[in-house]
Amino acid sequence: MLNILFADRIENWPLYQAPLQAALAEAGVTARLCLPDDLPPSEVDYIVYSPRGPVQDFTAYTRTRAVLSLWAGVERVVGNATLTQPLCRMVDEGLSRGMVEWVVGHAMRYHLDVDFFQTHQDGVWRQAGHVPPLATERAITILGIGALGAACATTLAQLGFKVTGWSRTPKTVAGVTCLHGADGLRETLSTAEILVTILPNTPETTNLLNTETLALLPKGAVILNPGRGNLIDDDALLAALETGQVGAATLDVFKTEPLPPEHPYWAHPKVTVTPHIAAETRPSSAARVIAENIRRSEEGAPLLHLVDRTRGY
Ligand code: NDP
Ligand code: OXD
Repeated sequence: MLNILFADRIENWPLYQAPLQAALAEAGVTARLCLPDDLPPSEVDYIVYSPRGPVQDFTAYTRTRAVLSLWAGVERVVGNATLTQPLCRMVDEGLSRGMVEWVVGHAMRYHLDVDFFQTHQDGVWRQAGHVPPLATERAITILGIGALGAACATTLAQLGFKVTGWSRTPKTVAGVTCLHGADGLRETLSTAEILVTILPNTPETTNLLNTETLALLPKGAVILNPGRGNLIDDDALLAALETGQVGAATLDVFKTEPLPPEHPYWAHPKVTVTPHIAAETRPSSAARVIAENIRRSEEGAPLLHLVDRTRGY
């Protein structure tokens, strides 16, 4: 009998307990789900981890064979020196679907210029100059075409948008122009009418959008950031919004979360703040990924979604 420790916030336990039990049974894993007070760390075989949970020092978990994150982004644990076990991040259908819906929804708002009509509802019938272009005439760039970025890129391409994706290493995504490296970044930014950032938080991605890179965008480009707050130099974005170099931004993630009440983003007329809700881990689909990884580990098979600790994601 394996001992699996649930180490997310205690209020999430009622949401996860039944889905985890069902998924473990379905995967043929015989296990006991536990909370931190139920057993000593030295008896834990697997940890279901969250950066908001009670376990952040793994030293005492001497028998633990893997740490399975409920989050996709692992920047808060990847550099943890007490963690010597394999770390897997969350890649699941719930996260992907949520991210696709958030990105498509906010991209469509700007593509169709919804805000213009909402702010000009004054009895004047304005047609001329306000017919939106078709998606086939709109260029969207996605920085980061991993699990989530590729799902968004694919859906936007299926809607007809001209989609370019950018990553660290070369990629192929059907219907999407894929670029990589520093030259690829310059090229893709220069055409991005809507720019979506779905990169992980690493030293290399910090302030990737800065005064210099924002200046490469077509004037009036729109930015959607559901990735991480570190990706954007906030002062540079605020300055670019001021000059009109950036037309608008919808931001879901921030350097400090919750975003402090006095932060200029809150009151900015061209910024929409959403409170880190772009994509949420859903217990039923996440539980299946956790159970599958435990099954694999027990059978000596390679783990899914293993984090490269040196790369940072
Ligand atoms: P993946 O690891 O699957 O994809 C990451 C992508 O970023 C890859 O294409 C990778 O390129 C690229 N990348 C990483 N570093 C660089 C770099 N230095 N230069 C260029 N490209 C780089 O992650 P996911 O798609 O699953 O998730 C992405 C991020 O989304 C998470 O790390 C998290 O921060 C965020 N997120 C936000 C949520 C929200 O609710 N707002 C919810 C879930 C996740 P390559 O493949 O070549 O390595
Ligand atoms: C995640 C997130 O990384 O919710 O899973 O941001």
